[in-house]
Amino acid sequence: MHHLGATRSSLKADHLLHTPDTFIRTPLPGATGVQFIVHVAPQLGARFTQMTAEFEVDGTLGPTPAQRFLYLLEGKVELTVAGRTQVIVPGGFAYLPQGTKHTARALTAARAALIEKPYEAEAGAPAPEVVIGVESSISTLPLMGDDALRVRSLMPDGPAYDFAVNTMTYDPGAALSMVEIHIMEHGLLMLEGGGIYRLGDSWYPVEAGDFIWMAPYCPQWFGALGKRPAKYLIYKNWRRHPLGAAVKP
Ligand code: UGY
Ligand code: MN
Repeated sequence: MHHLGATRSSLKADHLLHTPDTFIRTPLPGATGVQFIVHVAPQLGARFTQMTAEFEVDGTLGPTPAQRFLYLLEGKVELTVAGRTQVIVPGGFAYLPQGTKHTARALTAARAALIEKPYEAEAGAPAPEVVIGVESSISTLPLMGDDALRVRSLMPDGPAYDFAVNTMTYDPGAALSMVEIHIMEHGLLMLEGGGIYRLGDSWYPVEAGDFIWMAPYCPQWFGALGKRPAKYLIYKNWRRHPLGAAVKP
């Protein structure tokens, strides 16, 4: 099927909308039986990378030079870390601090969202710890008091951690109460439903399966459309001084 060059994907200086019709897969060093869709990386100006890892049965991730966050989308993955083995099922997630030895092996064909970021150490902050969790067991918080827009924070919040990963669920018709413009950048994977995303000066229809990168200060707004809730997984850098690595004492 030819689309005569048309796609919903769009790349602008301050954002990328990456839709499944434009995904290209690549192997990565050390991984076996896994194909990666690299949605965003420093090559585009991001200070993290976000990928979708598609595992065959027995597929295994390779090492990463950075912190790694894994959120399972489909299938079953066995994670071994610090001598413990745990099976992760969809909605399950794991955070592995930079340098943590681990193996992640698929027990069935599986798909996972992978977020990796070089750690920004903070003088006096404790070291980050491994986290393994299940999204459904985390309580939801209404965003700015709006019960139709519920947030779950998957990462612990404390000085040890330099990024956050949340899920946000919008009832049909719910919307962000403001256009946000902020220093944090975002990696966003639409998990369910859809709606309209404003990015910079463009408004896009988006649906489950789409990925969005928002650069720092990218104007952003979302409204959910349709008859079922819209839900996304969203990364942001967090809790570090903006001059951070730029200023050497
Ligand atoms: O956490 C956030 O900045 C979030 N409210 N942004 C977004 O949904 N685009
Ligand atoms: Mn935001």
